[in-house]
Amino acid sequence: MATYAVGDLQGCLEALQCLLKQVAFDPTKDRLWLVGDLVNRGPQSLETLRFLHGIRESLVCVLGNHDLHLLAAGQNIERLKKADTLREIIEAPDCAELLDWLRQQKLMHYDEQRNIALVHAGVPPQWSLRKALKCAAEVETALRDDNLFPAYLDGMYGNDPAKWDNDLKGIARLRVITNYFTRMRFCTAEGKLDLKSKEGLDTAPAGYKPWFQHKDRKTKGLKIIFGHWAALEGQCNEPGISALDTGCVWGGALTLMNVDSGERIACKCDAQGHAAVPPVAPRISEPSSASAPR
Ligand SMILES: [Mn+2]
Repeated sequence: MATYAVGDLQGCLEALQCLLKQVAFDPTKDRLWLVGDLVNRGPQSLETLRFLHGIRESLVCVLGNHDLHLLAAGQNIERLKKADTLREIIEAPDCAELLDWLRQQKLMHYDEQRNIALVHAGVPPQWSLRKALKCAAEVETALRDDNLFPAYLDGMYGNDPAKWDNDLKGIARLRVITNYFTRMRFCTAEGKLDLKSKEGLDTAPAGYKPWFQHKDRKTKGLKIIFGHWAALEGQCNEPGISALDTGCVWGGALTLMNVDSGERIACKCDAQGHAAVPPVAPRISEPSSASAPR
């Protein structure tokens, strides 16, 4: 029995299957942790979701910004933007079943035995593990509650408030929690977000740092696995922190890591969704026209 974590899939099903084959993944014995952004932009979002739903008993999954955007578009198809490749899911006969499964997923998973947390974007430096789990649970509750769900999806978009405050109420409170877990890259030591910069470690705006580099970060000692930040190319140089998004959908590769040994393998996925290894790895970057909250 082995436990693996895989980076942002974004509909790159063939690359995922290539990696699972390489490790002889057995859903009856092994476990797969997903850092979120299962769908969108890539070639096979619907098939990816169906495949994952089929092995749901073997998965631990946290939600990314694109997954939340899919849930919102499932409520209101007008939310779809030109660059989204989510329509096939919303129009599929099994859409309700797939999205119902998706909305049961978490924003943060904590494995107590291993002392490892799994999140899509990160954990803000001013939050302890306990605080982070408590805040994640507030959003998870809204996602699972039929009455709160539509209002949450309607109100989750936006960059304000930029910083957590214990006194925040209602949707503003849920929005900043959502932004920390699913969109954060750079922030201040107090957790004020900059959601505009999307490039590498050295592109922090003045006064900001990558969330994991703050000296007094309260989750030091906790291992954290995250995705979302393709420009890091899978490297963050911070002890205990594992960056897994290697930009498969942007011409990079999909990375799979053995959670216990830290050993990584990667599989390249071309634009048609066929797994192949290219002679030269192209530069990884996200298009600036993207419309999902990022
Ligand atoms: Mn993301």
